[in-house]
Amino acid sequence: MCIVKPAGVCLHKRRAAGTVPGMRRMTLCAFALLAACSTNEKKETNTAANEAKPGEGQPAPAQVDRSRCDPSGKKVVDLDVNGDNKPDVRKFYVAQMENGARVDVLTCKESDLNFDGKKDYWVYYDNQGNITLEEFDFDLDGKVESWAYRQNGKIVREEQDFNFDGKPDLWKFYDGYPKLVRIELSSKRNGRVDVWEYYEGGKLDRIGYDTTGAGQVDRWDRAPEEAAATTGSDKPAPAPTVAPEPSGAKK
Ligand SMILES: [Ca+2]
Ligand SMILES: [Ca+2]
Ligand SMILES: [Ca+2]
Repeated sequence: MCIVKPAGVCLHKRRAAGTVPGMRRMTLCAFALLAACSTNEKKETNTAANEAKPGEGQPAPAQVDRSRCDPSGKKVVDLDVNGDNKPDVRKFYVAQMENGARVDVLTCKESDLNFDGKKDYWVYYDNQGNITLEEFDFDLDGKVESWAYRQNGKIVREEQDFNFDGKPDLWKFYDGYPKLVRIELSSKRNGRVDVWEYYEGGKLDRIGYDTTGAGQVDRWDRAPEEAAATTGSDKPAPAPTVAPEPSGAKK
């Protein structure tokens, strides 16, 4: 298991010397994460038999316009941030008419944060300039393994790929970051969610487990931390009598 902190935590917002305004620098945190994850899980594989089909046994895809980072029909501007005469940042713009004047609206920014010539960080914007999605390639192999979705400027959903197969294994849902609502986890890294954590008021309230692979919760732990503190034992409190309805956990 590789614990991944929210994506934004690992990036500095301050402007670094020699960077364009708004450019963020990847910190040691991201690379420490990369090392930890790649060491533990990079060799994990799943057979086609137990691999979930796209969309099966996992949260519905996030609603975001991924064409914002598609260069077709857009103005593309390259920037050389570190002055080595190689572009490190690429920005995409669409032309829009505002008050009778043509305006270039930023839709996407791709960055090469470690200056190895390959992009590793993507930011998607809506027409108002709000970030809708950030994508991170932590192990610098060209494949994204961390996604942070935003609404009204706040992270509402994060996804993490722990075994570097390009598919999420962990989904986090926020009622406005950092207040967690739910975490869904594919503990077997096969795309099927089998652990659901529910949070109330930002605190862990209960955990549902699919221990049989049936695609539904068959065991609940109620507020494990509080139960252990109250009873003085590590045994969880009895499961709730009324099973809640997780969006991903079938009834
Ligand atoms: Ca790079
Ligand atoms: Ca990667
Ligand atoms: Ca994965």
